[in-house]
Amino acid sequence: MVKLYTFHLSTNGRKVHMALEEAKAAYEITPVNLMKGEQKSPDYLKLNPNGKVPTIVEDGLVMWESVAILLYLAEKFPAANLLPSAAQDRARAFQWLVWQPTTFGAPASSLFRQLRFTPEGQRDQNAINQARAEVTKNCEILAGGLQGRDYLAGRFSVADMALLPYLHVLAELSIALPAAVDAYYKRLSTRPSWGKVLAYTG
Ligand SMILES: N[C@@H](CCC(=O)N[C@@H](CS)C(=O)NCC(=O)O)C(=O)O
Repeated sequence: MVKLYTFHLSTNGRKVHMALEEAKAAYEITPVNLMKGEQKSPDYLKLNPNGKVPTIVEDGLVMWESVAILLYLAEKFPAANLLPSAAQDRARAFQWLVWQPTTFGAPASSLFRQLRFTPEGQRDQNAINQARAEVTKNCEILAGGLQGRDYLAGRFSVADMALLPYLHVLAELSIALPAAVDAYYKRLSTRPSWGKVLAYTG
């Protein structure tokens, strides 16, 4: 049994939640309410000293960092085929798995924070403009990666699960996506695993 500590609106938590669903893993969720600061409680910090979600606990293993968890789950549940087996397809998956947290995630989250959580009068217009420009550039890069393929690593994999929660954030902000990225987002959104993730409200 995998124990997932997450917050229902967490993009990083949603990646792992989706992977557990895709793997048909036995799991249970322990909610960590980020709005109440529960991620900084002494008990939670013993599991994850970063004071962030997600964390998984499984059979003595305590693990954080969502992308690392995705790779662990892909290995742990081979029948679910969460990573391609051909070396070049795996290489593509690894590339996007690193790109998502290092490049794609931050400007998308920054835009979300500014436009959703910051009262209009207190917004930082320079930060918004910069985040928008980065999001636009990144979406073009993503569209390039999707040229000739439906999924980033050829077939559906954990790389797509890393991107989907962030594309969802952009869609919630009504940010226009390049056609290939929009079609990709819609393709991923129809997966029952994602439906389960969105239905979880803590
Ligand atoms: N690199 C970490 C980032 C985790 C992260 O930033 N989680 C956010 C939610 S999406 C969080 O817990 N924020 C609460 C805080 O920083 O206090 C991962 O991928 O797991």
